[in-house]
Amino acid sequence: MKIVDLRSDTLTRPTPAMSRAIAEAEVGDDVFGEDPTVNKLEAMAAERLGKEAALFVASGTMGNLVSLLAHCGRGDEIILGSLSHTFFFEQGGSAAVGGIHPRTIPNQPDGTLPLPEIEAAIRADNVHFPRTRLIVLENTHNLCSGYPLDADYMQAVGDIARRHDLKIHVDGARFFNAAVALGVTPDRLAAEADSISFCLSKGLAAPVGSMVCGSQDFIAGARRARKVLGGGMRQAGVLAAAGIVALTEMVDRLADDHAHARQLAEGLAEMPGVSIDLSQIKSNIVFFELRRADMTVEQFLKMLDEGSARMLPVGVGRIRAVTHYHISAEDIDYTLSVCAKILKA
Ligand code: TLP
Repeated sequence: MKIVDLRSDTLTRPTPAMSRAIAEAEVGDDVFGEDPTVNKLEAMAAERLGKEAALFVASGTMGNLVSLLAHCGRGDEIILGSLSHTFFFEQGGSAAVGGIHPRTIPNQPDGTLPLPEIEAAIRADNVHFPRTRLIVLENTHNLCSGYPLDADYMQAVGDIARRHDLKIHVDGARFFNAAVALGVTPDRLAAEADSISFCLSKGLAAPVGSMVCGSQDFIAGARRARKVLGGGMRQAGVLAAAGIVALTEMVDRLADDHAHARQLAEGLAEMPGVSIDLSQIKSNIVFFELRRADMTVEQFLKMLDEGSARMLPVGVGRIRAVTHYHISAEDIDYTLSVCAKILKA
């Protein structure tokens, strides 16, 4: 029996076209810059995001870390959201590996950082202070229900960055979800970013890998950082081949995932004890709270699992469901019927 697994879009398996591309990939040694498939993927990613160059890395975490290492030196400060993946879920890698000091600002429910708070957090030139170098944004914002940051907000942050001679890095693990949700082209949405990382291995369904995009100089720095982290891969074209299919064939269909997320959220909103803000649901991530005296989140998730559907506990009382390539409208109907039985809706 099929398990409707909504724990993450990272669970997606390669499409048949990806498996064929992997089997037939032309490869070379990428540390020598000689893997034609990696080179093709990097050129394609740079072009899609309107940047000069791109770099293929093992994961979103590595993409963010090499970006921060390329922008900052030891003792430099970055401004980022208190709910950002980079702050929350990456082991404090920028501090642990790069000696980079994080300065957090509370994320708003729509994933933004309030502009006055960004400006207030920028350090003056003073011997007591670290030097602010970088503003890190996340688009879509995972812990803010996959909310997309729009081009107007990006431009407003860009204006602040320019006034203070700062750079902007975007953790765009689900950047194509943001572009599709907002109906803008990825290059327009990325225009204010000095660097941007996006994942091939989430909604785009490739088995492995993320891309980092930016200027030639920035990518040269990111490439050095990737090497010292042990991320210089050799015949990586077998992985890049799936990435090319991801960028070519898997972007437009993200709109289906967004429709399925809305279908799920609207169904859940009807159920007793479920608290959900439907205005938050803009892409493929649904967060909701279970407020039931007779049932814990763990008990609910166990019963859901027994009914062959899975979601993820994230934080106290909160549950996350993420739609993706393997989830159909029928799967959502099925999941809602299991939830209804458990919650006696
Ligand atoms: N997110 C994963 C988990 O780590 C939580 C998920 O299931 O959502 N940035 C963002 C916004 C992410 O959501 C993730 C992964 C990453 C970076 C890291 O990507 P990977 O897992 O490829 O290192």
